[in-house]
Amino acid sequence: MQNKINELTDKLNYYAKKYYVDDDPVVSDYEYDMLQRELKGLEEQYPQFRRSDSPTLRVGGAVLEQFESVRHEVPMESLQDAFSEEEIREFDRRVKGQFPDAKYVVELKIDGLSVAAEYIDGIFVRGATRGDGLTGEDITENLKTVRALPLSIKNAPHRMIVRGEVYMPKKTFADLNTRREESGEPLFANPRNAAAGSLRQLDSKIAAQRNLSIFVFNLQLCEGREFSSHYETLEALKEYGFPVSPKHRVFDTIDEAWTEIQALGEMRADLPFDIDGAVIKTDDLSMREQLGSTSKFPKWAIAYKYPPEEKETILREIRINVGRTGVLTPLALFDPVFLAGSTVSKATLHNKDLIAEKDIRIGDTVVIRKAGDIIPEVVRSLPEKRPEGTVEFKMPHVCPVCGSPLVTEGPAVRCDNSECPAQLTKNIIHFVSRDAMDIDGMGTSIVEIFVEKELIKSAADLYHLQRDVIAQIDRFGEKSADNLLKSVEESRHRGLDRLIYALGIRQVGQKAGKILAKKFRSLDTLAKATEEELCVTEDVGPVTARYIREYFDNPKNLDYIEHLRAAGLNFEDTAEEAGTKCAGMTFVLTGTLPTYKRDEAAKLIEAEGGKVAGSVSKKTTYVVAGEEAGSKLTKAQALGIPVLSEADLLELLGIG
Ligand code: 3BA
Repeated sequence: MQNKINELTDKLNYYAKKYYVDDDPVVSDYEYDMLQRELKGLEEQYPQFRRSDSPTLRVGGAVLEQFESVRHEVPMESLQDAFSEEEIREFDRRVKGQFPDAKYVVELKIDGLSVAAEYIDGIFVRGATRGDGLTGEDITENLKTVRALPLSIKNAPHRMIVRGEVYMPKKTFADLNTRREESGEPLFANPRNAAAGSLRQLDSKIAAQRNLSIFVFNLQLCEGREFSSHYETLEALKEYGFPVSPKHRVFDTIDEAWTEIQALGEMRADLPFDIDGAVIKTDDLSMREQLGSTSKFPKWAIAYKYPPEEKETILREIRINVGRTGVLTPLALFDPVFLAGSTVSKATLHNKDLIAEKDIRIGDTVVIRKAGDIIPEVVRSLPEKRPEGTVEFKMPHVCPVCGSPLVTEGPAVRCDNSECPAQLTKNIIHFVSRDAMDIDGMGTSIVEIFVEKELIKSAADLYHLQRDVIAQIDRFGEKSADNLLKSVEESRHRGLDRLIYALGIRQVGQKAGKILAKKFRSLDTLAKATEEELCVTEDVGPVTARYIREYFDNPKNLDYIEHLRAAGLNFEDTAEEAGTKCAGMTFVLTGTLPTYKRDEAAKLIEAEGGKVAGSVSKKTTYVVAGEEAGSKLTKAQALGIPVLSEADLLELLGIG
C-alpha cells in the first residue's frame, strides 16, 4: 500500500507542478480530483504512509491562536526604490565604478508579500513572512496551501532558504471580491491586500481557499551547492520545480536594461498578476558580496517603480450619491477608458471642496488614474481643452433622493432626513453585513430588490419576511428562501456589540460597539446613558457621545428599536463579567499541565483579563510550565521570567 501511496503522491505532485508552475495542465481537473480523493482515502487508512509532501496537506487544517515569531537566519533585506531614469543611471554608475564589466538581470517586481521558505534535504520545513527583515512570523501552514510552491524537491542540496513574493492573481482577486460583494463581506482594495489578508489567516483552511501563488526571486542560503551568478540560481530554482521570477533576462549595459524595463512596463496591463515595477540586480554573486549593503538595502539591486498609468477622457456628468449617514458624495461619470487592467467610467470626487479646488466642470477633459492601481481618481481637469459655456459645479440644495433640505458640515453636505430611502437601503445593507448582524445571503443587491419591492422599510422588517413572498422573487427558489430565513433567524441571537454596531450610529464602529456593550450591558441602559457617562467611555469622544445621545433621542429610532425588540433580538450582553485577576499580564503556556489542557488554562486566564501568547519575550509576565516543557521554558529562564506550575496558576486565579 505504501507503494500505491507513493505513486499517487508523485503523480499528483507532477500534475500540480504542470498546472500551477508550468501553466501547462496535463490532466483534467476532474481526473486530478479523483486521484486526490483516492490518495486521501488511502492516507486515512494508512496514516503512517502519508508523505510530508502529500498534496492533501495543501487544503489547510490547523487553526492557530497566533503566529510564532521566527528570526531570519539571513536577514530579509529591503529594496531601494527609484522613480526616474536618472536614479537608475546613478545606480549603474556606482556599480560600474567598482565593476566595469558587471552584468544586470532585469526581472518583474511582483506586487505581493515577501516570504522565505526553508527546505531541508528537499523537504519544505518552514515558511516565514518578512516582518521587519530580522524577525518574521511562522506561516508554514499557510505557505503549504500555496500550490505553486513545491513541498518537496528532487536532488536538492542539503539545506536551502529561498525568498519569493506571494501574490493573488488578478482573476482570483476579481472573483473573490465578487463573492464577497454578494455575501455582504467587506471588499479587498487590491490583490496585494487580499494576498496579505489571506497569508495572515490563523485558519489555514481559509488561506487554502484563496488560491494564492508565488514567484521565487532569490536563493537566500544554500548548503551543498555553489553558484556564481543570479541567473544561474534562478535557472537552478526552476529546475528544482519553483516558479521563478518571470521574464528575467541578463543585460550587459544599463541602456539595454532600461529599454527592457520600459518594454516590461508596456505589457503591465496584459499580465495575469499585478506588478509595481521592475528590479535590476547585479548578476555576479561575488560582485554582490563586494558591493555590500547599506544599513537598509543591498547596493547591488534597485527597483524601478512605474508611474501610475494616466488617461484623458471627457467628464459627462457629476452624479450625487447619498450614503448611509446621509452624506452626499459627488461621483464623476466619464467616457469609459481602459486603465491598469480594466475599463473605468466613474470615480468619486469626494466632496464639493475638492471639485472647487481642482475646478472640475461637466464637459471638461479630465485626467484619470488609478490610485494604488485600483481606485480610479480624477487627477486634474485640463482647462485649456475646456469647451465654451461650461459653468462651475454647484452641489444641489435639496437631497436628490428625497428632496429634503441639506445641512453643510465643513466640506461635507448631508441630507438630514433619516427616512431618506437612500439612507434606509444603506442602513439595511450595513445592518446585515458580515461584521454587524452577519445575515448570510443578504447582500447589497438583494437588499436593494427587497426595498424596491417594498418588502422591507427597515432592518426590523427582515424579521417578518414570509417564505412564500421571498420564494416568488426572481433570484430565489424555495431552498434559497429557506436558507435566507435561517440566516435571519440565527441573527436574532447575535451579541449586543454587533447589534449596537449594526444600528449604524454615526462614528460608532465595531470597536466602539464592543466597548459600549461591555460597559452598558444592555441596549436599554445604553439608550438611557447621558452624554457625560458616554464621554468617559474608552474610545468614545464628545462628538461620538453626542451622536449616540442624538440617536436615542430621536423618536423614529426608538420606534425602530421597539420593532427590533419585538422581533426578538438579543438586547443584553450575555458575556460573563470579566474578572481582573490577570489584567495586564501576558502568559505563555508550555508542556503538559497535570489537570487542565492548555486551551482550558488559557480560557481561565483570559476570563480574568490576562493575555496568552505563543512565544516568550520580554513582555511575558509568567511562563506556566508542565511536563516536557521545551524551548519556551529554557527561554523564560534565560530571560529571567518567573515560571509557574499549574498549582501556582490556580492560586493566582483564586481557584486553587
Ligand atoms: N526581487 C522583490 N528584494 C526582489 C533580494 C532583494 C530583493 C525584493 C524583491 C533584496 C518582487 C524586498 C522587499 C521590498 C522594497 C520591496 C523581486 C521582487 N529582490 N523580483 C534584492 O518581485 N517583488 N523585495 N522592499 N520593495
